[in-house]
Amino acid sequence: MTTTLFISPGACAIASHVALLEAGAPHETRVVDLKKGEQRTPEFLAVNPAGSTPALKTDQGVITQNAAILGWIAQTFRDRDLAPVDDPFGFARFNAFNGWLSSSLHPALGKVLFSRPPLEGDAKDQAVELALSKLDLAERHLVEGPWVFGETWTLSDGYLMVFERWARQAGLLDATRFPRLNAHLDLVQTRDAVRKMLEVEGLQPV
Ligand SMILES: N[C@@H](CCC(=O)N[C@@H](CS)C(=O)NCC(=O)O)C(=O)O
Repeated sequence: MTTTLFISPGACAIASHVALLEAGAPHETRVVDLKKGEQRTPEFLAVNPAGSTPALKTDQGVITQNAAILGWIAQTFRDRDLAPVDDPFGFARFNAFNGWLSSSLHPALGKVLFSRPPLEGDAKDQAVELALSKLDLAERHLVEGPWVFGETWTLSDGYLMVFERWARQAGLLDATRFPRLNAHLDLVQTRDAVRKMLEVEGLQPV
């Protein structure tokens, strides 16, 4: 089975891209250039009517949402130990963390970084404050270290990396305030699958 992953280099689809590489899953990638508005072309809307990446085309149909794609990859390539798929409690925690990234951290950071027109003044300060409070939560409560779930790497680590990269690029990942997240990002970027993803998407470690 070969899958096709629709990506936008550097955007949140890097989580699903890393997951396919970690799984050793046969796949190809197709670039949807968000800056050019390619997410709104009829061709892409036929793949994902919501007009967002990632979207993963499988033999059974299209899966959208990083959290769902990661769960599918972990369950499909079980022998690769990508998540605790045989432990209902552990798998629930994996899904809870990914759901938090998707519904809480992503929108908060996205508002700071991608609002058009860019936020200014009080609106910007408030958005930055909210994003930092989400990163505080991850630093103090959600990320055990060195990986999200302690000693065992899971696909959640590649998903968290998306937002750590964005935060560091925006100068928001202060080393004193976020030592655990900084160490996590540095560690994730040493993984072969992450290096490969960066190469394929034309990106650099941050
Ligand atoms: N929760 C979704 C978020 C998907 C999403 O917002 N993707 C962005 C890129 S990070 C996108 O494609 N945006 C389209 C646009 O800006 O029009 C997921 O994790 O898959």
